[in-house]
Amino acid sequence: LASESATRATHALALAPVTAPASTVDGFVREFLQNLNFNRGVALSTSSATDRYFALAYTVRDYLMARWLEDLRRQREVQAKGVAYLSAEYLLGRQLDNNLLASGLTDIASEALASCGIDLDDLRQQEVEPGLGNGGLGRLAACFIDSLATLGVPNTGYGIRYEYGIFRQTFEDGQQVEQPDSWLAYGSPWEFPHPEAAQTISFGGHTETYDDGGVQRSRWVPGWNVQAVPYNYMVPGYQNGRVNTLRLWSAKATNSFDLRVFNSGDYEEAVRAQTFAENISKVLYPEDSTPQGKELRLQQQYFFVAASIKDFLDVTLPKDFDLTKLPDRIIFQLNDTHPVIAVPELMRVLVDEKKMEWEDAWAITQKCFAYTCHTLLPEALEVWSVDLLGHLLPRHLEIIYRINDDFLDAVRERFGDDEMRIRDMSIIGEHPVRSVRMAYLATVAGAKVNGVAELHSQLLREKVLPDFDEFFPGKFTNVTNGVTPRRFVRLANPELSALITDALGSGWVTDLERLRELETHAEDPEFRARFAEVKAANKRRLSAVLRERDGFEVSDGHMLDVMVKRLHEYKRQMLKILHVVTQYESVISGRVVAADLQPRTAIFGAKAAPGYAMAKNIIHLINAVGSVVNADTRLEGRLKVLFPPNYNVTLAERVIPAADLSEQISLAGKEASGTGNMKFALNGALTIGTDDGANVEIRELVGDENFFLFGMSEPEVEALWARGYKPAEFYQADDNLRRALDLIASGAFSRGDRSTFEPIVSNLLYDDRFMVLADYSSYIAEQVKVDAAYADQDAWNRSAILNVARTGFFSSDRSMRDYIDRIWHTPPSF
Ligand code: B1H
Repeated sequence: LASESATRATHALALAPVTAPASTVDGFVREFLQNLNFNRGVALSTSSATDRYFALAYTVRDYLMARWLEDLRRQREVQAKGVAYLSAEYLLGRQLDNNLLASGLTDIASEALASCGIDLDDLRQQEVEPGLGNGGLGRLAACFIDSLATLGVPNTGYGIRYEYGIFRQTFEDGQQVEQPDSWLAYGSPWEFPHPEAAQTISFGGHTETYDDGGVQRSRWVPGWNVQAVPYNYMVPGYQNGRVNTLRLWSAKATNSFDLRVFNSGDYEEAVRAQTFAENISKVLYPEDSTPQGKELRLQQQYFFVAASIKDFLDVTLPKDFDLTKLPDRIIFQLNDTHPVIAVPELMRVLVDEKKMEWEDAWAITQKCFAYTCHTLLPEALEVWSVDLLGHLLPRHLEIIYRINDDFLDAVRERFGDDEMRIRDMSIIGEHPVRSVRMAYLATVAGAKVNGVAELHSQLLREKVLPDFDEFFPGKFTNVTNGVTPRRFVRLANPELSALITDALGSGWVTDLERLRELETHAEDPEFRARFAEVKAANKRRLSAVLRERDGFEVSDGHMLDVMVKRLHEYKRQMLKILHVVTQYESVISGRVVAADLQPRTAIFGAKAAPGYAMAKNIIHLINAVGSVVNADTRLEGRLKVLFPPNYNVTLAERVIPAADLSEQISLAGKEASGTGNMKFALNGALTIGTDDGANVEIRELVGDENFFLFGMSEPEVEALWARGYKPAEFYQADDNLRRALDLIASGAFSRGDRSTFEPIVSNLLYDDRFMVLADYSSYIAEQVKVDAAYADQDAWNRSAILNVARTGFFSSDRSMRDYIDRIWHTPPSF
């Protein structure tokens, strides 16, 4: 009887809805102090800033919890189709402020903390951002899951809980030094580990055939395995009561299987085996756009997608689910090729484990995946050698071969025995070594394939995968990238947000096209003055941040000319620094008087992949130019170069709102989209840019007169290559260019040492794969127009407001709607 009433009591508790704490200042104070006492084990009087940050984070979590649990319950009940976003990277940025905003608690929290004598802003600064991504691709994933939650679309983001995110960058003598990013040193208050829900993930071994009641079947006999432990994170929608889930997997050694395989009662060996297993989620690979064919990287990829597929099939779906209906419940979106090994994995599960016929399994698989390509660079198209893949995942290699055989049969049927075409379209490439072309596998398997901006999608169809476009009519589509207005306008630029809300009401935060209504305000001198005051305030705020962080001084009255993005030759930070050197040289040679310079501060932020020597040379050069230019009194303080180290999401949120000029200067045809370009325009910076990636769409929207266009178009780039590009001819033909390069070569920025930057100079003169010299003169000419335009502040502000008003298209909410309409067919649920 006693146990019966205990059960009844448990049931009553289980059925009672989880209730959020009272949304009042008093309620918040109570919850905060409880968290401080009971979850941090400290009194307010003895608490550290870390304790207080954690207690605050727990409190915000508590408010979101009821919604999260309710959302999960309803999703189980409704069984609507959802999106499983598969991404090796999520560049989340700090969570506290976003979660306060989403839950509508910012003001209450601020007041509550103040009543305890605590400044909310001090606690914001305590958070270490989770840098689980390299750049645009990872940040895009973070924007997308924010938008899906805000739209109320069922979504789980799946990825890897790297113990070390993107490295922390420091400079020594102007050169990049990488430090480990131990973002978990104090733990994270935002994660919910579930070791009891771990999945076992296998690797290696061999395959065999066996007789299954008269049917010959294949199966995988793995060699070793690891545990994938899920960590859940809340992804709250913006003030809509919805909370989705981000599930990141962490690798842990199994304590039976692999230890037996790896050792024979040898303790040291056992520890080694454990370390080996846990290495899988140890560190994010820091290459942006050039994947390294390392075995550990393939282990990471398979590890997280295998765990995610298992999680969806075995945990999320009801027990008796009819798998032929799988495409009605889920779409797996492949964020670039990094998760593409999920394709043969789903086939393996359906055929080998669920005993489905191959053809049936393939029909399902083709409906369950869609693929987003993020690049055009040939060196970025991921391939895995058959040796490596066959050794790590032997059964998957067999499955890939079978997919390829069937596919090539269909190609032959359609186009005849055109062996050239067959070789070009094969998922298996033969040179330089026999390898699996992951983009081809994704294209064959995906229901849809999309590029990330109009120009990129067009080049993808016409230049990279033309045979596939012909073979699969209707498969290729475009979805132009977007950014979340919550983080990149509302939070990053509170003053501009207040100005916009004052003019339009608050609806724009979830309906960004409403910014259009600012167009009329651009004609109002008083509004322009207020806009100018917002920009000035943002500059002061950035100035304070850079002073505190790096000891830098931002001069008053300077145009802030900003180039922040990964360091890559195709993005052409080199061109920007050549402009600085050109201006510098013109003054010290006496051809221009300093007083005639429009005061400018060039701000750079960029990490280079640790193994990318030329990128590191360019960082060194920028820092070297900066120290010489900043110290030279002949410039009368009118030209400055600032390069704060360790550019990350947190710094982006300060830099972007303060920028006047946004540098988007990649060689046309190389930048798939860019997303920084969108953030700057939305925050009222004008763009100087090439006709590349999403710049094309930005310019179309804001109008030619509000955009500084320069450089060759993609067809002009092609034509120049075809004619034969000789960069030295451009050097000879342009006096400014010659003087700038000669100054660098002379050792003027390297204490007279002519060898330091020789590799950069000779690369530009004799190779210059990204045509820096060819675009130099048009860039410099356009910068002259920028200076002239900036001199008329009122006209500049009008243009800047029009940039804000006309770029609402670039909300990631719109990107998500496009994916939903054209690819996913997952309407908002309940
Ligand atoms: C983008 C990458 C990328 N494209 C390989 N490709 C990586 C490739 O770790 N790796 O091996 C990491 C990243 N990242 C970027 O995606 C594009 O360059 C941008 O133009 C684009 O805006 C962004 C989002 O679509």
